[in-house]
This record gives sequence, C-alpha cells and structure tokens, in this order.
Amino acid sequence: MKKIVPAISGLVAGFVAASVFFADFTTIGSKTTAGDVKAKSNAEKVYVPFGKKDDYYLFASGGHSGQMFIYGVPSMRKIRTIPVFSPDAATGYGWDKESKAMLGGYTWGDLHHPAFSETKGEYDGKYMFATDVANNRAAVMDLKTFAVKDILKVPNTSGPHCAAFVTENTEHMFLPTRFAVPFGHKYASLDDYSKTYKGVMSVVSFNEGNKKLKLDYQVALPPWSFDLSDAGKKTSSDWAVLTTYNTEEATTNMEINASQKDRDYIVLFNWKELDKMVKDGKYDTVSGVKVIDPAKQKGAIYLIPVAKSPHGVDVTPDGKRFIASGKLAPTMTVFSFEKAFDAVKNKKFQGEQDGIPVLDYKSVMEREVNPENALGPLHTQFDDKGFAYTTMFISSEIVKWNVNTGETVDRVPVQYSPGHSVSTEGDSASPDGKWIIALNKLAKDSYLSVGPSHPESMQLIDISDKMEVIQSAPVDPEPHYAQMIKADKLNPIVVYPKDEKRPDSVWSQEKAHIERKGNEVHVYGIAMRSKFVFDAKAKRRDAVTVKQGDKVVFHITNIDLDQDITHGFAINSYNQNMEIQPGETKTMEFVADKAGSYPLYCTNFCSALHQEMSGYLLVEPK
Ligand code: K7E
Ligand code: CUA
Repeated sequence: MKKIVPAISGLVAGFVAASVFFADFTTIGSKTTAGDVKAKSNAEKVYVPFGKKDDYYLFASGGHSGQMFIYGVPSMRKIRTIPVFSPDAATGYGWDKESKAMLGGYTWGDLHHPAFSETKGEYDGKYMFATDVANNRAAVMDLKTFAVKDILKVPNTSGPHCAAFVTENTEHMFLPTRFAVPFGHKYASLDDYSKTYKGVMSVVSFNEGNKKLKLDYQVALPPWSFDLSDAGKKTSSDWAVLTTYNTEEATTNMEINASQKDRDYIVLFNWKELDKMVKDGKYDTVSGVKVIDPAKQKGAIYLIPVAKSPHGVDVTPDGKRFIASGKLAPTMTVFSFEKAFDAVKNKKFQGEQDGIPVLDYKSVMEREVNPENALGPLHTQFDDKGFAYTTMFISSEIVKWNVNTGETVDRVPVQYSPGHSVSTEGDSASPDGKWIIALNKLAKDSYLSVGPSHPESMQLIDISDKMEVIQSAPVDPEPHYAQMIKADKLNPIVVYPKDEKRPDSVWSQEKAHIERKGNEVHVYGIAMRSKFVFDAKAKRRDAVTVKQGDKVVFHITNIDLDQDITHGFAINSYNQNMEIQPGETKTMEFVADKAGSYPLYCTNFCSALHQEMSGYLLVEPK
C-alpha cells in the first residue's frame, strides 16, 4: 500500500508539518525558548547512554528488500539487518549451502508482516514469523540466534500479503492470498476468472521440535483479494478475521473496477472447526494438498459486510472486538465478536455469497467511527488503557480514540503518510502503552537528501500521556509492519553450543582434513584467529588444490568460542562468501569450473592479524 494519493497527502501533511516545526523548534535570537526546553526534554527521553541498552526491540519488516531490520527503542538506533527472503552479502546468507537451499533460488522477497510467536496471547520471545508476498513463502526465525531456520514454499497461492498473524498459542498462521490464481498456477483465461481462479488461504503450523513450518491444509475461498488478518484472543481465540477487496472479481483496471460495490467483506472463520473438518476427512485432495471448499463444508466460515475496500483489521487486546479500517471510507468499523457469535448461532444471515453465509451487518456491527477530517484509516494499534490508535494515510496523522465510545481523544500529525504503526507489545493480549511508532511511507524533506528517492521514516511517539512525536529515524524500504517486544523477553545466545554430533564439524586444527570422492572434494576445515586450516597434515595447511570441474564442498567450523568473534570465508573471483559465527559450522558448495589461483580470505575483521587470515584455492586446469 504505497503512495496512493501523494498529492493530497503531501499538501495536508506539508501544512501540518510546517506548523509543528515552527511551533516546537524555532529559536528567537539567542534566547532559550520553550521549544528548546521541550526539545531537550524529548532528547532525554530517547537518549540511551553508552553501556545502557534499549528497553525494546523493534522488528521492522523490510518490504521488498526481503529482509528484517532490528532497531532499539527508544533510541531508534538500527542494530542489524537480518536477511530472511533475499540473499545478503554482509552475512553470506544465500551463499552457504543451507541458506541457499532455504531460499530455493529466489533472489528477492517482499516481507510485509512480522509476527512473534505467542503463548496465551503474550509475545513469548521465542520465534519470529514472516511471509513473502513476492514468492509465496513463510519463514521462521529463531530468536536465540536471529537466524532463519526454515522457509516454506506455499503452493496454489500468489502473495500471502494477509499474513503473518499467529493464534493465541501459535497453533497456526494463516496465509490468505492477495492475488487469486487457478490451482497449481495453471493457465486459465481471465474470462474464466470467477469460475477457475481461487483465493486460497493456507493454514500453516510450526513444529518447535524440528523447527520446521508445515502446510496443514488450504481453504478455497472465492477469487477475491485478501488484505489483512488478525487472530482472535481469549473468548475469540478459536476465531480469526480477514479483510477482502475486489469482491467484484475484476480482472483489469483494478483501481476503478475493484471499488465498484459499496461493500466488501470481513471473512470470519473458526479455525478449530476447520481443523476438525480436516480431521473428519471433510476435504478434497488437490495435488497432494488437503483443500476445504467452504461452499460444501459449512459451519466454519462467515462473511460480514464492511465499507468497501478496507485495509487493516485488528482484534482488541481483550479479544472482544475487531476493528476494520476503511482505507477508501474515512471510517473505522467496530465489530463485536459476541454479536457475531450470536448471529452465527441464530442464523442472522442477510444472504449468501459463493455459498458462504453473510451475517447481517447491523447484528454484528457495534459502531462506525468517523473522526473529523481524518482520512485514509489503515491500521489500528492499542495501549493498556482501552484506547485505539489508527494511522491515517491521507491526512498524515495518528488518531487516538476510545474503543468503547468511539470518541476521538487525541491526534498527532506525522511526517508523512503513515501505513502501519506499531505500539509496544501492541498485538499481544497486554500492550503496555509506552510508545507507538508511525511507519511512514514518505520522508520527503525529513533527512539529508540522497537524491530523488528518499528513505521511509519511522517516528517514535510517546503515548504515555498526550501523544507527542519524540524522535524520528530513517529506514530502508520498506517497513510495512513491525513488532515491538520488551528487550528482556529475548535471550539470544552468545556462542553456538559446540555441536559434536554434527558430522561435518571439526573442533581442532589437528583434525582438519580433506576427503576426495571421485570428482567431489570435501574440505573439513576450521577458522580461528587468525587462520584457516584445511588439512593439518599438508605442507600448506591453508591451501586447497582441486581439479577444474571438481565439486568443492567446504565445511568450516569457527572454533573461536568467544563473544563476537565471527569469521567470514570468501573466495576471490568465485562469487563465494559466507559468515561463520562463533561455534558454528557452515558449508559452501560449488563447482570449480574456472582454472587458476584464487586467494581466499576472512571477510570479518576478527583480530589484529585479520588481514593475514587468508589462503589459496588452486584449480588445476583440465
Ligand atoms: Cu503496507 Cu500491512 Cu502490506 Cu498496510 S500493508 S501499509
Ligand atoms: Cu577471521 Cu578476519
């Protein structure tokens, strides 16, 4: 959702920004003004002196960079980029054998929505999930190492934008598709769209034992675009909601044709019922995947009319309500789970669409909220006091409102055009109400210019009392969504535990050796400050000689079991590079198709003799 109406938002936001900056930061002559005092006290709020750590981790999605960005809050200092769906030269992610296999040949991804694993509706700090809109993948990152452990390729779907959101105890993640496609991505004329194309929702689970993601089953929803979703909590924990657009089933000129009808739908479904249907064999098997047809299998899925083309849908921390944001309509619609359950039970239907019952809007809707002059509501976050915070893309602001009454309580301009925002522990059952960060699509004049393309911008807003923008930080494109967690919930390891069981790891210089099997050369080597040893018995322990055309497999163990002593392993001119963290073994595999003499070296500056940490790969010509 980027830059839909930059002209209007620019005007509104520019005007608002100008007034804010003049009000707060103008100094007159050399006198200290109220603005100076304010700036100083704001600076103190976010200043984290050296030696102290931030209170929160921010995991910001990297959008079409395919990566995840880790920031500290409140300092808003960027700590690291963690590669997820795209190769990353800095860490060699996508070059070593394991991560290369996980990426499956894809060189980019589009990561929109990160989600923490949850236990009883609280972030448990164990895992981070994300999905890839570009190439239909889901990933899981282990927060002990911040390393991606598994990537699942999902069939029959084209862009799981709607994900990832986990259920209360991480039983499932739902991946509804943004673009409808025929099963198996088969060719079918767009004239047959309504008949042949499907808006498939994938239901995925995570196995903590083997750290793998698994596709449990799919639901063949109508060929609509599914936009955002959220899982229920507490009394609604068996349920989840999705927003839809293009229920018109338009296949061209979407900008106009997908906004014809006044209403689209919220899809409300009971995932426990869906699980049960699968258990009871109520599904079809399509290319090896269990697929539920909601027109045939009734009792789990319902539609609720909502103002057309909504964007976000967010469940309140108490699990009692869900709020749809209008995007095109300047309205947040508050729905009640209790009312929805009652409508389901008493069959208060206003009709059927594609065989799915449509719940009566008035019976389920609790309130339509229209803050004055607030335009383009996209996403809602929560605090600990029952307030909701909705980003307004077009009027460039965050509006704070009372979920119980719909009354506007406060509003703050942001620079500019916020998409999502994220509050501290905001998607958990107990947000703590300290900060909210506006994830702005446009930065315009906020930072030193780097040419026509600007970074996106994140603005830290204090929500403990009256909302106030305190700090701002540029961020690479493009954080759609982010998650913020209390720092003390995470407990990353310092050194990989020495894994003696891994068959290819070598834990001493003396054990380094080379094995040849036909035209495969396996090097079992070590990296340590400040050398590589590939063959303990060789005349040159840091050189490897192979024949042109050999498959070369380097298994390198970093035997420096010390904090932060990471080594790189790169081969000059061979386009090979990987990072080996302390205690880790990594594998690099390639065919030595170019004859010649190729220096290899450590890419991470690991000691005073780092420059000396090098050797040779010699490839004898055929
Ligand atoms: Cu950009 Cu959540 Cu993909 Cu809204 S989404 S902004
Ligand atoms: Cu190891 Cu530089």
